[in-house]
Amino acid sequence: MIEAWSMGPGTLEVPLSLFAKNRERLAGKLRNGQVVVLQGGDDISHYDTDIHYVFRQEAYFTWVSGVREPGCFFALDVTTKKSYLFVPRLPEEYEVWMGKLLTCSEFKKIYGIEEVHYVDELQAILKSLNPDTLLTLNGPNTDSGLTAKEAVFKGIDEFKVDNKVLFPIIAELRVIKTPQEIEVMRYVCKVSSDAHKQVMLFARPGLMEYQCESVFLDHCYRVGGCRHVSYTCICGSGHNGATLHYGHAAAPNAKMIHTGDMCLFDMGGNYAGYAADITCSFPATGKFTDDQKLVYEAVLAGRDAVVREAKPGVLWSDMHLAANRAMLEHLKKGNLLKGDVADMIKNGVNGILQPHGLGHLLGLDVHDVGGYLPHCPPRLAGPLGRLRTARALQAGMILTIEPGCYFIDRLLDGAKNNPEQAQFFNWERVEQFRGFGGVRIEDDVLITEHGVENLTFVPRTVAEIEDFMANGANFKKC
Ligand SMILES: [Mn+2]
Repeated sequence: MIEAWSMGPGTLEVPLSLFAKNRERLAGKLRNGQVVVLQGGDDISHYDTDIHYVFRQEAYFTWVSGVREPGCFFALDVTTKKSYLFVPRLPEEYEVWMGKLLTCSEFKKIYGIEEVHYVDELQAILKSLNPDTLLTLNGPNTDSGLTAKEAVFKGIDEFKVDNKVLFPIIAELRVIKTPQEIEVMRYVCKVSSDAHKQVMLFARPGLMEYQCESVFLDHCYRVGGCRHVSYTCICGSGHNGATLHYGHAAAPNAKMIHTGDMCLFDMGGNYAGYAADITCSFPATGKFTDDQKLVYEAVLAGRDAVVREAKPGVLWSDMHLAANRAMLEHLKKGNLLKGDVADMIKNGVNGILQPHGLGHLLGLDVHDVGGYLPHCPPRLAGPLGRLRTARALQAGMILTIEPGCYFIDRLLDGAKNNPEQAQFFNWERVEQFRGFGGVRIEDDVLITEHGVENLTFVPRTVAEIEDFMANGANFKKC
């Protein structure tokens, strides 16, 4: 029996018991007579061609099974606690093109799931379990607005199916990470931190943004065994740092980095399906100007406030405001803003400089599930509605803390034309920051019984960054 999966020497061994534990937790929340049925992801073609995207398993399916290939189904019989994997019955010709056809007992060894059958046996096997209800997965992803893919197979109409019960239970289980899941998160955050450090040593004026992206991808894959990153790399330099989702097809990290640019690089590796999501902001030259230092340290003050205050029981929306307050206080000290910080927040000045939420749950999805489940506080009205969750923190949650400060022309223009907001800006100074771009500092943290454990290990203070970019070459040894 195989005990673990890894990408070879130096990479993390992910124990199959991680997924067995998830199944056990799930069964513990359900009742006898129920049988869970999930459908895994399928291969997706590039349009009408015979070329496929590199397969990524659907996250709920990964959580429950650890299965890494397309076309599968999974069932869990709550009465017996027994799990079943159903794999596609592939034609013999498959062996010619794709490699050896594995038998069901070989799949059993690879994934450690009690019973393995072919997908065409799904209906008959489920019948033999004599369930009173099949539980399928159906519910909204509150970040995308899309719906989880519900299992469908021939003959499902012969069963009593409930597609409501499962979703909130399994999503909630995904919110609280097990010790084994935390180990995987620790690993992917460490690999991604190291990759960011390699990028910081490499970056300099005259290079293209995508060359920095490629250093990140190389380190994550070559050293960390991460075949995927968790989302499209955002490598904005200079004014591009103010484009929150820079890096997409119409803005593909293709500007040259110049002296005087801040770099805002938001990138995260993915290992065994688990995602890191880290942002580093640093000056291209390795040396902060006074203006860069002011904005950077304002954002860092926001990050520090949350790292200090976050602990079980604290509301995420309160953490968002704590970060905003610390940042605005610092910008006021730096003479960019004026007036009372509480009044600034009342009038939405925080949303002009940081239009996005403080951060989000993190796990098998970058914007992980469970932000607004039925038992959780609903989305707040007004600007706090941008938060991806308004929940109270609990030990075992992993979230990003990612305050930012951006100089976005459209938003600044709006504030300038709105007397209630305009009064708080020292416009003479603020105008000098047009084209500056932005700063974001994003850490991945575990909520513990006592507070926060940071899983991110990158230079963070101005002194650390300057020292590392000047003298960090020794880091190359690790
Ligand atoms: Mn993020």
